[in-house]
Amino acid sequence: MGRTIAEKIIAAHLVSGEMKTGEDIGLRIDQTLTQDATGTMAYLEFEAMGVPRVKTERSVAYIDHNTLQSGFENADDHKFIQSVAKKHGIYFSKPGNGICHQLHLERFGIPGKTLIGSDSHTPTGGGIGMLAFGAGGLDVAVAMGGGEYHITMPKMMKVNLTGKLSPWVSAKDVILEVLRRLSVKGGVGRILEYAGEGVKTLSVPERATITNMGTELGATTSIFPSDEITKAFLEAQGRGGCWVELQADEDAHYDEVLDLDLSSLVPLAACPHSPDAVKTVEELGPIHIDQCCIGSCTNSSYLDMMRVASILKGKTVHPDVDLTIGCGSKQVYNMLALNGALADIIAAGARVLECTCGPCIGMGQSPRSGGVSLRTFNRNFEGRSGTADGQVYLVSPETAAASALAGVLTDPRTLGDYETIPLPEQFLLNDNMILPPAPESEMDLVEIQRGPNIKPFPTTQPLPESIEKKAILKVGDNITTDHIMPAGSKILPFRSNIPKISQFCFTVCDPDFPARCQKEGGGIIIGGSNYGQGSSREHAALAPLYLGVKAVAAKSYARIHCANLANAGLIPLQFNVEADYDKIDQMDDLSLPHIRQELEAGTDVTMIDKTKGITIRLTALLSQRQRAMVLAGGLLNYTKESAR
Ligand code: MIC
Ligand code: SF4
Repeated sequence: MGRTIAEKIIAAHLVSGEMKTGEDIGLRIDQTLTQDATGTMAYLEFEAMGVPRVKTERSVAYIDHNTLQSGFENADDHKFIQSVAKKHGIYFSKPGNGICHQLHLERFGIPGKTLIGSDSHTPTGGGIGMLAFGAGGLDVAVAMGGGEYHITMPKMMKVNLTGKLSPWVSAKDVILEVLRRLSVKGGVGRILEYAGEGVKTLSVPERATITNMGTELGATTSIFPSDEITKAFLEAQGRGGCWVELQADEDAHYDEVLDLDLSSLVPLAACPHSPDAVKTVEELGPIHIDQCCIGSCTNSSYLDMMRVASILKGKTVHPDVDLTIGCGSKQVYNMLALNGALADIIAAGARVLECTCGPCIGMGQSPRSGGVSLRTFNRNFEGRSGTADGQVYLVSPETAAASALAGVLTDPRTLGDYETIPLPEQFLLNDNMILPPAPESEMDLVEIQRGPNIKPFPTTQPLPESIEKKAILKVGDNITTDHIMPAGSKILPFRSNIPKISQFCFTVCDPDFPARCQKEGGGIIIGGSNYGQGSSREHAALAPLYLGVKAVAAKSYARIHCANLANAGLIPLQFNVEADYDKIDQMDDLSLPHIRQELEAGTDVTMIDKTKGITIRLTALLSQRQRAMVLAGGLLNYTKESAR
C-alpha cells in the first residue's frame, strides 16, 4: 500500500516502534530549534545531560520572545543561551533578527527532514514539507544529544483542497475554517496532510500560516507536499540545493478526509476567547475596535506585510485605533524598507515594533480594559494579551488592515480592487544576525555566562510506592498552559527561575494556588477535558512539580502537555469513567495506594477519595518508556540512568 507524505518521512526516521496508529514510536531528529522563553531551560537540561556537542544536523537557538529587557533577567538569559550555543555547536539568532518559525522557514528548513522545537508552533515548517513537531524543552535537549523523539503514531487526516481563494480571502481564513469545522480538539492524535488541486494555488508563506495554526486544532502536526512552489521559494532564499520533491503516493491511505473548497471561503474571525469560536466577518458586523496588531509567527511574512502596506498606502489609521506592525524577520523589514512599503506603513500611522513575538505573548501592547483587539495571531485565550478582560479576535492581515482604517471590524472585500502581490524571485539575503558556533576544537575556550536569573533545573525523586495528597485544585475543560503557567511581560523574565515563576502558577484561575500548595505540600490536580492545550512550555509541568504536585487526574489531555508532565515525572491520569470527575471536590483527601506497583505492571490506577469514601479507576496515559521515566522521577533521571 502507498504512503502519505508524513508516513514516508516517519519511515525514513523510525528508530523504534512500529508505524501503527496508537503505537509509541521513536524518531531520529535532524534539526532542532529553541526560543528564549523555553530555551534557557532546554539548555540547562542539555548541560545536565553532559553531551559536549549537539548531534543533530542543525540546531538553532532563537531569541524572539522575551526581548523587552525591562530588568536584567531577559538579557541574562540571552547571554547564557548565546554562550551555550557557541560552545555546544548551535547556531544563534540574535534578538531583533526575527521570530523563530518565520526565520527557520526562510533560512534553515529542509523538506523531508524532521524538526522538533521547544515551541508549539514548530509545525510551521510543514509549510515546506518538513515533519515538524512542538515539544517540551527536555525532549529538545534529548534530541540535541542524539536521542529519539517519541510520539504516539497519529492517524492520518487528508485535507483535500479544491478551488482557489477569492480576492481578499487568505490563508488565515483557510485555517480558521478548519478550526470552525474541527474545533480546538479536532486535530488531537492526527497529522493533517494538505492535498488536492488547491495546494498549487498556495504559496509557501500561505501554507506556513496554515500549518502554524494547525497547533490550535491540537494536531500532532500538519504538512504540505514539497513541489515546484516549494522549490521556487527555496531558490528565492538562495537554498534551492536543499529542495527535494515530496508527494503522497496515489494509493496512500488516510483515516479521514476533510474536503475544503477554497473558492467558497470568506473572511473569518475567531471570537473571544478561543481560536475555534469562528464566525464570518460579515455576520459579526461593524464591531467597534480599539486596537489592531499585525504580525506573529502566523502572519508576518513578506507577502502578508506587502498586502498590509498596499491597503494602508496613502490612508490614515482611524483616530480611535492603535495599529501595531511587527514583521516576522529582519529580511522582511529590510525588503519593505528598500521597496518603500515600510514608508507607506509608517505614513499611515502604524506603530512599528521590532520583529519579535511582542503582543502575541503579552510582551507589551496590552489593549485597554475591555478593549477590542483584532490580531493576526494564532491564540486569543483569555488574558493572554495581558488585559484580563481584553476581547481578542483573530483575523487575517487583510481584515486587520481594512478594519484599522475604518475603526470597526471590516470585511476586506469592501476595499474594491485587489492587487496580486507576487513572491520575489530573490529574497534579500543577509544572515549577519545569525552567529555560527565555535569550531569543536575551540569549544573549551568558550565560557558559559550564567547571570543571577539562571537557576538550576529542579531535582526530582523516583516515584514512591504510594501517594497521599489533597485534590489541591479542581478546574474545568480546555484549561490552557496560559492558565497553568501564565506568560506576559511580568512573568516571562522568570522562565529560567522555576522557584520564582512557580509563584504565578495557576494564579489566573486561583490566586491562592501557590500558597495553598506550599501549605499542603503539593497535591493532585483534577482537570476536565483537553487539559493543557496551547503552548509547549514545560514550565506548566515544572512549576507544579516544584510546588509539590504529584499527578493530574483529568478527562483528557493535550499531547505536548501530557508528554511534558511525564518528562517532569508527574503522572497524567485519565478517568476511566468521565463522570467520576464530578465526584471529587477540591481539597478532598486522595490516595494512590499502589501507584508504583501499578505503573510497573502497566495496569489501571486506583485512586481512593477518602473524604467521599469512594474508589475511582484511572488510566496512566504513559507508554512503556514513559512509565519507566516516571518511575525514575522524570526524563532527565531516566536519560542519566539509561546512559550508565
Ligand atoms: C506561545 O505562543 O504561547 C509560546 C510563547 O510561543 C509558547 C512557548 C512558550 O510558552 O514559551 C508555545 O507556543 O509553545
Ligand atoms: Fe511567538 Fe506568538 Fe508565535 Fe508563540 S505564537 S512563537 S508567542 S509569535
